[in-house]
Amino acid sequence: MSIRFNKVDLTAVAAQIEQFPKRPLAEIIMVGRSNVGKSTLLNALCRNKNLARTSRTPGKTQLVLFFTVDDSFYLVDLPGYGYAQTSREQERKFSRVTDQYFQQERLRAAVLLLIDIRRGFGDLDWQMADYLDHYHIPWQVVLTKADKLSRSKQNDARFSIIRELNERRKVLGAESFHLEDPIMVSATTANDAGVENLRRFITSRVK
Ligand SMILES: Nc1nc2c(ncn2[C@@H]2O[C@H](COP(=O)(O)OP(=O)(O)O)[C@@H](O)[C@H]2O)c(=O)[nH]1
Ligand SMILES: [Mg+2]
Repeated sequence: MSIRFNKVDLTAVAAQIEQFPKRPLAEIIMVGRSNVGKSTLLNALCRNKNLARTSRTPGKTQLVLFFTVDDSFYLVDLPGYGYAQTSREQERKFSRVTDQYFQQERLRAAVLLLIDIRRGFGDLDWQMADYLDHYHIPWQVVLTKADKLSRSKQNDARFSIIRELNERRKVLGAESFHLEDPIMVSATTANDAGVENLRRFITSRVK
C-alpha cells in the first residue's frame, strides 16, 4: 500500500505499557520539549488540524498516542519533556511512560527529535540523543518553526546545529545512531516543502 498520509486513525491512548498496541507495525516516534511544535507538526503531516490537540498549556497527564497511518505504520506521539511535572516525577528526565515505551521491544523505524530552530539543542535534547543512542534507536533531527526566522537566519541556525551534530558523531562513531542532516519544517505554512520532505523521509524509513 502506498503511504500518502491520507487515512489516519487514533489507535491507542496509553498511560502505561499495558495499553500500547500489540499489532506489529513499523513505528515513527516523535519526541521533543514541550511547546516545540510536536502536535502542530503531527497535524500538518496528516493534513488534519484536529488530530493531536495543540495547546499552549502543556498537559499534566503523560500519555503516548499511537496513530495508524494508511494502515502502514504507527506515528507515536510521546510526552513532551522539559516542563515541570508532578513533584514525584520531577527528578526524572523523561516520563515513566516514555521509559516504558523505549524499553519495550517494538518495531522502531526512526525517532524524530524535534528542535525549535530558534533555540537549538538544550541539555535535555542532548540527553534524549544520548538516551536514543544508548538504546541503538535511529534518530533524525527535525527543526521546527522555520517560519519564525528569516531565510538567512534559518541557514545560520541550521548550519550551527549541523556542526554540533557532526562534532558529536565524530566523537561517538559507531555508537551514534543519528541519521541524516536536520529536516527543517514550518507546520503552520500551507504546503511547506519541509513537511513534504519529512513525509518522504518517513516513507523511506517504514518501507
Ligand atoms: N509560527 C509557527 N508556530 C508554530 C509552528 N509549530 C507550532 N507552532 C506554535 O507553537 C506552539 C506550540 O505548539 P504545539 O504543537 O502545541 O507544541 P507541542 O507542545 O510540542 O505539542 C503553538 O502556539 C503553535 O501554534 C510552526 O511551524 N510555526
Ligand atoms: Mg502537544
